[in-house]
Amino acid sequence: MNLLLKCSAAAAALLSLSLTSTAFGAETLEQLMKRRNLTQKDLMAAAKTYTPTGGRDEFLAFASGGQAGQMIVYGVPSMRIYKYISVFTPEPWQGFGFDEESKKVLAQGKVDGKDLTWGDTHHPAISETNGDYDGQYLFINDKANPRIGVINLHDFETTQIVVNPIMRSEHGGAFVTPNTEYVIETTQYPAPLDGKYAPLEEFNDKFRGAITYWKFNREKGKIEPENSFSIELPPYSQDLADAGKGPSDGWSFNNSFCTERYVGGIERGRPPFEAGCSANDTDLLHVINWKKAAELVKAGKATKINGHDVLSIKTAVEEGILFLIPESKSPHGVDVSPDGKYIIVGGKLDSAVSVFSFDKIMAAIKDKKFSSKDPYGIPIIDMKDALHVQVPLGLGPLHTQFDSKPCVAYTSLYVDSMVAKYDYCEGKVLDKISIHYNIGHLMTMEGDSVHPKGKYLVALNKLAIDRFNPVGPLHPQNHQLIDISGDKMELLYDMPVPLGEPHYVVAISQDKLKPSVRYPYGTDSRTEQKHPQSVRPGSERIDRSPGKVEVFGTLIRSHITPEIVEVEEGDEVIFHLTNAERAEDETHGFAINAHNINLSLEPGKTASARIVADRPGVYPYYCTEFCSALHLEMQGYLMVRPKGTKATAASATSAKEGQTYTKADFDKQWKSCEDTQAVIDQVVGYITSTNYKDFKPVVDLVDDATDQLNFAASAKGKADEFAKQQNWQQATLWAGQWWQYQVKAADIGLRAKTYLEEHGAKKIK
Ligand code: RUQ
Ligand code: CUA
Repeated sequence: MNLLLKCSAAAAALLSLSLTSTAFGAETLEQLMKRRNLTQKDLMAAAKTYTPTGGRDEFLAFASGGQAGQMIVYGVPSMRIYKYISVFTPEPWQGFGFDEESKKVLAQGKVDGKDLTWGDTHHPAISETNGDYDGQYLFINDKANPRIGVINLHDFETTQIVVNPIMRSEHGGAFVTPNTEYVIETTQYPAPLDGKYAPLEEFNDKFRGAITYWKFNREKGKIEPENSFSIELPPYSQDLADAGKGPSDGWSFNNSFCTERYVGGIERGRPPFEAGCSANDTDLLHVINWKKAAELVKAGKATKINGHDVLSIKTAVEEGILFLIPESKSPHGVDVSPDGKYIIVGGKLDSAVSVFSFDKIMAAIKDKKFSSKDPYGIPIIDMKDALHVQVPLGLGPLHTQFDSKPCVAYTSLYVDSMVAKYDYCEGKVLDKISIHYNIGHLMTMEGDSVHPKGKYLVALNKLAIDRFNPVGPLHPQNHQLIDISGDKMELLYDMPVPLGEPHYVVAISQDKLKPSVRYPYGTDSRTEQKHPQSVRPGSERIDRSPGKVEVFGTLIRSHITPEIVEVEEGDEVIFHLTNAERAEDETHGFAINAHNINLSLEPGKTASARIVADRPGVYPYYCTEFCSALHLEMQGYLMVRPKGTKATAASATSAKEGQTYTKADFDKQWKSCEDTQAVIDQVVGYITSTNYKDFKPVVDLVDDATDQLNFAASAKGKADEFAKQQNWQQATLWAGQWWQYQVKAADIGLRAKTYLEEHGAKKIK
């Protein structure tokens, strides 16, 4: 049965079901289809992507956020957006660029000492083990300011930015080698590698391209710039890159355009770059032996440029690690097949993809069978000696991804606005589908690993035009989800992406990701180390020295300790705040009026905010996450006294409250605490009568409730103490606080009880 027939059979079954069922209200499915103008095919597509509440996606996709300098995480097949990850750009929700710790990460990305608050992110890469995605780390490049960001996938946070020491523009990154030994970054527009000035008249001699291999230390989760190196390349505009795998492991491949080495100058009366850079029929694929290059660098064959090891073109040629192959003009993507045997190149101005054979390339190199040399002395292998097959697909082939089925690939056709499916072993087109509109990259599930998962393809389209409700001249991007499980590709879903041009996206099976739920208490999430300034509840303090006030505080539902911080005009004030929660998703925020501060404190995290209190005044601070019923009360004051004025006397009884309390108030509060305690005892009784210890989420909740009950006991003690002194004011307030902790404990306890009931806990006593 063909797929369409199968679909309509299933839809018909669905339909007949709905005709007899009124479970979803008065309207039948048939009526609904009519009202919303939906076909059976639409219903099938909807059923393939719809994910009911609480459901999980099969894959998580990491898309570049283009000009936003961020990344976007979404699910496949639901196409629900889960998160943005800030990389090169400050992002207040995550406190990135607002807490001192992340400011240090962003500062690693300064170029020429200048702060940059954006990036042109292009190509994400997931760390690999033996060529398979391992779900540990994520890398992304910045085309405008050659940099690589490192994201740790245990918490989806950026922990490192490295600046390329010799490039002024790049594009061929981030691509990882099969065991993430190196992260590859390749130049785009040539410039002098030493970063100095040279006139365009000296383009051929002074301008250069390069490819950088950034050494990655997996244990530390960090790139090691001191162990990284580059290879000098001719001043062509190098483009995308890919690492070899399997038989081609140890080699890397990158395209180039503008091998004419044209320098433009419309204003000088010369034809523009676009004419001068597309004059030749072919450009040049670069083939590089990076494993041998790394050995040459170890053996001291590199020279230092800006303190960074660079192998010269001369050395690379002499040592036989750099070769060129003509490729159809203005190529774009270069993608190595899962078995590592083929290298597929798409040419923007071409109508076919070129499938190069790694075996043939190696044979030509072994036999020294070169047709010529480029002007820099690099041997050129004849195209026909390296080519396996050319497959005519349509206009403007750009990028290629692979299927789980052997020999099946998908290539985007930019000019035709289509995706072509073909057999690259046989050189045969299998299917084509229209997309909307002008596709750039495309992506299949784990589609550039050694074991692609097939199933879905996402088309990343440059133009959306008429696909969505209009929102002004700047349109959202369009990610289109395509079902590739059958013989024919089927379009399932259009997702508008409202951030930046997402060049590339990678998707990984969700079961390979193991993100944590909370941090070990007092973690600096940006360094992943224990934060030296974290404190436990009960040991909060304020340290003062001349001109400096340092606050060591905590946040837990629903208060910030301390609540009043008084400083003098001109003081430097640093808050080190720890979220003392253990409960899942109990994040607190911390914002101060007028000082550009917003922290995100996830459970266990410590972060610091630094301000200079240069203007006297009263500045409320508060929690920016609706964390509990008394979230609005999670507040405090930064009091900035005018210079030279005296500190106010601060004691428990000096403040003037709006309300005075009597013994009757105290008795009433005490009674309601005792009633609440009865409820808590019941819930605790239920939980402990089950095998709750078999359920990790419940054990965590019980830990959290225990914390709250300990706080409750201490507040109760204080209330009791003041009652003995007949200080009804303090006694009533502390009894109120006792009740607050009880409510939180009860809330957690009820969540645990519901979980146990829903997951079939057993009675054990
Ligand atoms: S590149 S399509 Cu970086 Cu193709 Cu955008
Ligand atoms: Cu903590 Cu709102």
